Amino acid sequence: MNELVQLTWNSDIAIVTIDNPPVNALSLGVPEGISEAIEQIAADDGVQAAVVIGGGTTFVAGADIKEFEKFRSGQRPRGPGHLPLLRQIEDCPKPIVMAMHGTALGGGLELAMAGHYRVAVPGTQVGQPEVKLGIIPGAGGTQRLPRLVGVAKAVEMCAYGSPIKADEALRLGLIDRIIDGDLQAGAVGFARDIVGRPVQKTRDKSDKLGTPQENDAIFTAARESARKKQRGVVAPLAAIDAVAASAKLPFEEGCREEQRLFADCLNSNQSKALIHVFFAEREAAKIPDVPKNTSTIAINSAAVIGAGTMGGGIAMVFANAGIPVLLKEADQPGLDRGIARIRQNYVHSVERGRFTQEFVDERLRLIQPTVTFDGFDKADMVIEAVFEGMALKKEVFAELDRVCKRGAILASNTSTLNIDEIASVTSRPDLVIGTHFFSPANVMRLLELVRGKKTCKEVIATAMQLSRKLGKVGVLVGNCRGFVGNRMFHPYMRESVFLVEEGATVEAVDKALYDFGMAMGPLAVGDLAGLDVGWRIRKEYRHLEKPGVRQAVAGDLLCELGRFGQKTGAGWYKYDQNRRAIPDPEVTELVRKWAAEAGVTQRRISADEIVDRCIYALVNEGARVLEEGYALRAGDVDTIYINGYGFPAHLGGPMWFADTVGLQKVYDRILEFHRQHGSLWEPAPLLKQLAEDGKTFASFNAGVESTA
Ligand code: 3H9
Repeated sequence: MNELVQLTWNSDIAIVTIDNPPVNALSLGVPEGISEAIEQIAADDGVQAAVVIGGGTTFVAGADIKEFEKFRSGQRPRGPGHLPLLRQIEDCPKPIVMAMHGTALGGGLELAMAGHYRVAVPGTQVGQPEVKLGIIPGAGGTQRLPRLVGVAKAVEMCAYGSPIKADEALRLGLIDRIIDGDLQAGAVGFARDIVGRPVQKTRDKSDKLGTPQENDAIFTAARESARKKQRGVVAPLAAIDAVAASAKLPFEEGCREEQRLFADCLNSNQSKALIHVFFAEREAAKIPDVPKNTSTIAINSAAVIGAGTMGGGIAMVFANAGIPVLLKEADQPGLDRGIARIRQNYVHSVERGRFTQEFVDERLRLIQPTVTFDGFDKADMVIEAVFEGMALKKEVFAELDRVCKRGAILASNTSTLNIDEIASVTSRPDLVIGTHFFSPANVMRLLELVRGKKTCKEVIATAMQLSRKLGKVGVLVGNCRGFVGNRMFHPYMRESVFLVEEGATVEAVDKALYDFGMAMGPLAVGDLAGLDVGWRIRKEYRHLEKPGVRQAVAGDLLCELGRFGQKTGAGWYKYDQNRRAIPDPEVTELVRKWAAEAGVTQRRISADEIVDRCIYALVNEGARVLEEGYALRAGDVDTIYINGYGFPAHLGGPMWFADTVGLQKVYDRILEFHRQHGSLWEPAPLLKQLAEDGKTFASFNAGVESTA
């Protein structure tokens, strides 16, 4: 054995404890240690049965993802010896009981399925989440799981990667008993109960493998759904193929097919990108100058100002996390509308099966509507979500500073405005922070946290911790116009409008970017968000525009006609009663006329050019943001774009994507645009530097504070 795996005894029951914190991943040494223990158990006449259990807070969360690069490069044999180990466990003549708590994921569940029995404490989660990393189970999971839970459920678990809870696993036959109370004691008791019974090998079962006719229908439906719901991602389809092999081929051959598909996925750019996304998200939680042990402020109650779409959504986020929240609107009719919207959202959640009615009733009780500041003196944190205008924000913050208790955090949901200027009207700028939620706030995972010049470390640590509690991915950014997300979004949107002005149709621009993988085309996003928002901001900042620099005009032409997007039934598209977008030739004509008058030549534009113009505009601005220190790492920018702007995760985020294309190639294309379109395409100095040095954004570590 080694220090990662311990073998102990409870009289005639052997106990194998895996001890590899934090998640007992199957890192180098763990499979080897388990194998040694099983060898001893098989040879020890004094042992009747064995229990395999995880030390600490969990069973086994899977293979060690950090080691994947070594498998790819051939530094380590693929599949860390898991397949032979699992066969060794299954072939052990003594019954082996897998005792699970926390999570048994990926290789963890594969390990468990090789055991002869499985028990778990309530709340344990089991699953095959490999597709989320762009791979498929690689240690027999796609072959053993269908034998235990049936083909349809195995397809669902392997192709979507969502875990299931212990009670469902028990119903499906994936586990044999739920243990209430002490897991180890319960598992040892269970092991004693089954001593003498024949050991059952999962690989020998076939009663749940279904008939070819039944299975064909399952696989066809699953492939169709995977193509739709996980557009452009290869792993889910490979996972379905691997499960299909389990129903068609003998176990050994099925495993070989799984290995082949696993290797293809592991070596794909998609899996490299998705693994980058996994670690980038966790890295974003680490702020170099805010150590882990920084003290935090307890947030036991909150208040939100503004019961519009954003404010209402934010109140729901707090309530969903069990934090009581006051929701204030300026007048009763506005408040009533806001509360009605919240109720409606919850009704949809119940209809879709996301929440139970009981959960929703409880959450609604946590939201207290008000038109006064009564009770604000008790809130630990207030989030302002009023109309986007500096004068109004300042007025609200001055009032909040008067009514809120000392030590309460004052946060603004502004998406573009200067957080230092907002903080300047308070007596506590150290307690002011930007909390930029994304619409719809109760759905979108991103929370951009904006650090002002004076925001103290305690507030940053609190906000980071709170984002996790709220189910959000918090990313700390610096205070510049539009922060990181919207600052980059601006040139992306600008190019999409320029392309229309230069002759591309609205549909062609949206389709090119949708086909690239964006959740929605940029112009459809504009219609959803409301074109008037940008129009108003552009008017507010008009004085900052540089003379002679081209401005996107077509969106303003639409706004002048009252076409604000979906809410007015027309924007870039027309909308029917079901809010379905219909291409509108009037828009093409309007822009054509304007272009003729303005002297802008219209031409045919390819889908490739559309993608390059929009995505490289994003990348170029991302490079500036990084260089200026407004984002701490390229991975933070990627995390923001994937969780807040619908950038496809399997491409890793804009900065990772640019690295994959090659920065020299990206730089050359930007130079070409610079020659054609002028100063807006000035290449970012960091991009130039990295391209010339043959480096990547991922290798760039600014090592700077997040405020410049
Ligand atoms: C697999 O198993 C393939 C197989 O088929 C076999 C093929 C041969 N490896 O998320 P957290 C780290 S593929 C390495 O903040 P939570 C994580 O980076 C794998 N490290 O905690 C973080 O480090 P740090 C299939 C891992 O409580 C720390 O642990 N399995 C791994 O919110 C805490 O993580 C999966 O895909 C790992 N496998 O959530 C499961 N997992 O503190 C992936 C975690 O330095 N993991 N770390 O930032 C998860 O989903 C969540 O981490 C889990 C805990 C739910 C387990």
